[in-house]
Amino acid sequence: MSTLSTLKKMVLTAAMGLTLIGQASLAAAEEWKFALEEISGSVQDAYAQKFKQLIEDKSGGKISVTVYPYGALGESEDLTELVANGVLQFTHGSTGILGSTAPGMQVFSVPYLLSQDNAVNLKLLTESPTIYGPVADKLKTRNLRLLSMYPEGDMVWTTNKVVRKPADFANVKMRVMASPMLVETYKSFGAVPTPLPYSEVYGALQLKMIDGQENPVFAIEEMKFYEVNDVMTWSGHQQFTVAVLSSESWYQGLPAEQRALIDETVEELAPYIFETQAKYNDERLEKIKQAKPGIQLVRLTEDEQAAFRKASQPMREKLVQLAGPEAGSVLKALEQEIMELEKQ
Ligand code: 6CS
Repeated sequence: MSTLSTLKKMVLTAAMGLTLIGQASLAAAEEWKFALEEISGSVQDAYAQKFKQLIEDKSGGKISVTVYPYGALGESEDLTELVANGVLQFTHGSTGILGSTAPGMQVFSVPYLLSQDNAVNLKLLTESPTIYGPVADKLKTRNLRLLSMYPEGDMVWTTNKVVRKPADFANVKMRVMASPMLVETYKSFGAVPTPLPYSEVYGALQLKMIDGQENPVFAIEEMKFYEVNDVMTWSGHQQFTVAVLSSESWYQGLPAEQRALIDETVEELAPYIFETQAKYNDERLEKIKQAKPGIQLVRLTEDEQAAFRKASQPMREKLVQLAGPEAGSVLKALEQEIMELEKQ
């Protein structure tokens, strides 16, 4: 055998060896799957990408995180189900939609609940004894572990006509997430609520099957709802709030250091995502203004907001009717916690 072919053989053997080592280490990497209710570039994506980076770095590459954007695996309800069944390890769950699993979660659909001060909301959503006590316990009965919660920005109405008072909502078909509390809220505001999946909103607006919808600004931009509506209204009635969930049994089956890794990462992510969502919402508003200079931007005055607040007052009673006395107790406890945090 010539020296050249011996050399070639040695190089090939070494390369194969390296490939095998590579494959072995790839096989050794544990994969955690994280699903989103939103597309790439969204606030939930920012959360999951940072989570991925931190987990992969801190585990020294032993764990890899795969992020599945909206559309890859299904609607919000499907994602929660997949996590509860242990097919996926992590997901985001909108509070409106989670209400069917944990009635206490419907509380976040009560208008004007959260503080105007996001420092208060940060503390509430990450440390509340009510949220991480009775509400989280209820989710555990469905094999869901509540890891964290955060707001994704103020809900903004997009419509084709200006809405400044409940009477302006007469005959306006407003798309809402599939939540009985949201349906009732929009009835109380004077609108005609129409539950639809997120993926169908653009088409329904375009075909005039609905007249408007509510979502944070970043979502209005990336889902292009501003293209098919002419008015954006800051009503001040709510922030879009989401829960970060994992499978409870899967989490409990992890070695203690991996559980600690998740807990510490989620804690580290809370201030990051509070800042990021605000930045995304500001930046995306500029993008909308550039893309559609004619869009009408309306901010309800205090007095105008008060009329919607008054109209939606019966929602507190409705919450108890729809979600049971347990949800009523959660509402009272959270309001008390918010009041105390606001005093600090
Ligand atoms: O409106 C919705 O259905 C969706 N909106 C946002 C901002 N995130 C997920 C949710 O499903």
